[in-house]
Amino acid sequence: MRHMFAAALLLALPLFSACAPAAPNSGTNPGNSATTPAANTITIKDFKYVPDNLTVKAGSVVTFVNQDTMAHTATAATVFNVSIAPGASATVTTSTTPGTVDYLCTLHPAMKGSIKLN
Ligand SMILES: [Cu+2]
Repeated sequence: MRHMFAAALLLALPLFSACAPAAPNSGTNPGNSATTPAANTITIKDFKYVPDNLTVKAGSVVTFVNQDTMAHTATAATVFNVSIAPGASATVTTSTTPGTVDYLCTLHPAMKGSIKLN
């Protein structure tokens, strides 16, 4: 019995880690092209950044819109750090160096996202 349980755990672990950074969300642009392009906006709702893996041009301004009923932050080590009140928004300017910027909410560290800079 014990052996079976351990084996099940070993099987489950890689699944968890494989799930985390997946979300193949890039390249899909909502049909908004005729008017204002849906700018670089990340919505915060239900303790999640949506999308949590935005891809933008390096140096772009990214807007965080907090639709939750509590404050959140978007904090990326030395890159940016904003706190966003409920219903408010905040903008950050990304680095001009291509790469990936990981950020989180310091109030709810389980909230994580990344911005890929092209
Ligand atoms: Cu938060």
